[in-house]
Amino acid sequence: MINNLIEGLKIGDRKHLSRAITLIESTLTSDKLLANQLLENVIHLTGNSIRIGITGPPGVGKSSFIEVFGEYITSLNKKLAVLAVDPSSKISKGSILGDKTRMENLAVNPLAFIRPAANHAQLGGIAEQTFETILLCEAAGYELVVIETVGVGQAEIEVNNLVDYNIFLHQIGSGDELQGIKMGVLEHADLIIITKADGTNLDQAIFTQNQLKYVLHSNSQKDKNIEVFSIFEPQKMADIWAIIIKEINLLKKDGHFDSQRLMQKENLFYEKLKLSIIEKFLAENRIKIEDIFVKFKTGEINLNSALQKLI
Ligand SMILES: Nc1nc2c(ncn2[C@@H]2O[C@H](COP(=O)(O)OP(=O)(O)OP(=O)(O)O)[C@@H](O)[C@H]2O)c(=O)[nH]1
Ligand SMILES: [Mg+2]
Repeated sequence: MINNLIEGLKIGDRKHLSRAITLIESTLTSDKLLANQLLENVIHLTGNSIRIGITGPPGVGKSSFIEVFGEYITSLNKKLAVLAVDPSSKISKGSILGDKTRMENLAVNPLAFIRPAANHAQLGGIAEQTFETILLCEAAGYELVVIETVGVGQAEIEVNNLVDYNIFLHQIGSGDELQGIKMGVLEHADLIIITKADGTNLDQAIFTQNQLKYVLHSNSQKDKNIEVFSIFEPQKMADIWAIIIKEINLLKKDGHFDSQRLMQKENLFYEKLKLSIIEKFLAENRIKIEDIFVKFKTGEINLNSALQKLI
């Protein structure tokens, strides 16, 4: 079964890719062994894509942007995978169903693959197996892997650990345009795009673009690109792609692309190690922990000695 999966993946078959992702998302111990076997067999085929993060608040237009982006990319005869990670909807699948309908054309495009990531999101962030899912997409020959993430909690910062290039989408609203965005989020973005720049929004979008340029450029972020976009002007995607590819090529040329990936690997390794240690410790010491917690709760011992007794 596993050999079949490996062969299917290598020739880029979407059904096999889907099944491979399901396997690495499985929490069954027997599946985990197969998943490792699978990854080991295709690891030499990974790493060759450009990994792009699309982040922004709910409803800002991420899926709509990706639909237009995907159509453009596939028109260049490149294969594109979209992984929608939604840390906010652990139970409801509302947003994910919405994504399917908002990427209607992409969903039936033979050069595209759309997959909502499983919601075993850790600590309110990115789903646990997203990194491995990216590797599988690369093994299946996808040249671009796009990760859509709702910007809640630390997700938009965490996505930096997975992607080469991070695009933050911002939507104008009423009142003070800059009030709602955190500076840190903007600083982590490689490109900022103000969405829905059409109709009565257009003037305000351009105003916000200038405002953001002013703020960022006076914050020693001189080179940051800030663009406006509307899905009703899909031809503008060529300019946006030109910006992205130019910056990616610069990153590759000066070595940043590779060093960033190495740093991401290091972060992922230690993050996962920490989580595994915590999980193992909690599982192995459940009764002892409860026991000491009761003592701490009732005031029998203080916090420090409670922790010392445990570790
Ligand atoms: N006028 C206008 N509306 C847009 C544009 N892009 C997206 N929208 C609308 O904005 C709404 C939200 O768009 P989505 O693409 O689903 O936004 P999202 O960020 O993916 O939303 P979530 O995944 O739920 O967080 C939809 O009703 C879109 O039709 C645009 O360029 N112009
Ligand atoms: Mg969406």
